[in-house]
Amino acid sequence: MYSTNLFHFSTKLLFGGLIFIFSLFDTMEAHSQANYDEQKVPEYTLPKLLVSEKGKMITTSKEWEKHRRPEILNLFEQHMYGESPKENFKVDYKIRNLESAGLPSNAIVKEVIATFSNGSEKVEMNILIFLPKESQKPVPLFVGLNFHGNQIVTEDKSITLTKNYVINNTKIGVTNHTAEESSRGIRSKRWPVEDIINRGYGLATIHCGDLDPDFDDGFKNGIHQLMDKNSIKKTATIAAWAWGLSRALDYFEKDEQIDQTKVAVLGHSRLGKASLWAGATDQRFALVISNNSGCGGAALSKRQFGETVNRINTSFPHWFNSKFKEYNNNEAALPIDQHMLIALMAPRPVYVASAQDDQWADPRGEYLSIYHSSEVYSLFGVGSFNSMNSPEVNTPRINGKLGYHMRTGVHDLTVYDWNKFMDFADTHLK
Ligand code: GTR
Repeated sequence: MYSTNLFHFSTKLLFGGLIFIFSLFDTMEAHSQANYDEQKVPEYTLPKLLVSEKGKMITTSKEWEKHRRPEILNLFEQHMYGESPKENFKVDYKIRNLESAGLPSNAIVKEVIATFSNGSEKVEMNILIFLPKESQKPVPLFVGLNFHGNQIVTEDKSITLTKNYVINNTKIGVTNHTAEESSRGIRSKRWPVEDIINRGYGLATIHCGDLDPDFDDGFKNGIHQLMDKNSIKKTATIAAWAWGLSRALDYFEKDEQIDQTKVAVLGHSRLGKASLWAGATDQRFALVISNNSGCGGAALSKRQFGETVNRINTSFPHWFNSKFKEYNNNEAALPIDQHMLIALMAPRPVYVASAQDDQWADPRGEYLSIYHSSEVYSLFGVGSFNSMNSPEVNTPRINGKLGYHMRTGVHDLTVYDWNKFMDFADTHLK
């Protein structure tokens, strides 16, 4: 018995290891085969922001809001991200106030467990919230999803260790898609709670796996468990994540310590794709931030630089809807591109951040998206980038409600990024 178990265990380990090695090689190969040469970027034509599907010129912010914005939002839903869950699930909130010596002394800390139910099944989303202790009035707040569970923010053991599927990352010791005790605080650098609190902001974070575990299971788990069988496949993973961010905002509206009109949504990488889609689909978000979101996020798809539509759909078939696969190696046929996604944030403040060594995410394509979205921001008279050239590294370009920087370094969410986001938020949310 013992030896059979041991045999099963070692074969499982062996297979797990082999799968991991294969996928690592696959990723390395994809990265090395990608185009990183500006000269090899094909000629491309971006769809027009200010011409309606019927060919009418859009010349005022009113026309944009009434006609063009809904058209573009619908195009993204149909061709790329898919639908958000349409059901009105019953929601219950349970609040756990956390008091422990290991938590930041300048913060009120709580976990809000939102339980969604359709009558027979339940799904829980745990929102970890830090709020400045000293504040006399409701505070502006940043909300963002995390990759590995809320316990990654700080080492304190009072924070619930997620039981849900987590994304593996051997560099930080996360394997077997399970969060271990040792994962406490492993991402504290990405979440500089004390700095955020000291600057007068709240911070909320949610594990993306609470909403939809990040693997291709034909949309069975996460929030899909509660959905109507006929609409399940219409909600791909990024849309499920974005939907969860909106549900967190529903809670913030009920919390008297939070200023619901001043909530900034932020995300890094795949979770930056989700923060952009959340900002597009939910105009209650007062500020939208994309950090290194790349392909399917802030970077233009038609440029075919770094990660491409074919590559992302092959590696992550569950992130976007089935229609998006029709654009594999066929970006020219896309009726949308990501400058239109950024434009959906107008006239709200939007900030796009890139990293110089993160060529896979195409920093230049990320800049060009926000640059082209200026056409819409100009209609509102709230900002415009006038130069097509990307700014120098570590030199943010801010104009009214548009912000962009490219910092030195790799794909990451750093204190540098946070400081720039908070400087920008100081102008718009205080
Ligand atoms: C990569 C993926 C990117 C980005 C990144 C991340 O493997 O190709 O689109 O989302 O993962 O989320 O860290």
